[in-house]
Amino acid sequence: MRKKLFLSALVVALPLALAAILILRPTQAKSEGTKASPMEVNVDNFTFGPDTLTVPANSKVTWVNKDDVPHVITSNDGLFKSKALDTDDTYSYTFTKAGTYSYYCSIHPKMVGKVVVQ
Ligand SMILES: [Cu+2]
Repeated sequence: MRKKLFLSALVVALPLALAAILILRPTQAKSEGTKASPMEVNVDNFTFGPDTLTVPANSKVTWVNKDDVPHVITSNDGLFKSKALDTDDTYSYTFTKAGTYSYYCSIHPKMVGKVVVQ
């Protein structure tokens, strides 16, 4: 009788444990994915969105050109400069040191943005 009870407890507990593992796993993978995913600046309608992006140090920032005209991401102090980005082209730069990094589009200098690294 006791053995039967133990077995039925096992039958209940085992799928529960498996379910817990299956439920917890994607959550873990998700949070890791968020951490590794790059920070994006959308270049759309001649504006950078967001125009000020705040990120922790060692963040890889990716600009994505959503416009149908080319843009060039150029840092004010010459730290980085992209090639001409066509539609859906991307440019990435990894910011290692804290500070405020201003940039503009060298084709359309009125387009300005900032990356604040904390
Ligand atoms: Cu531009």
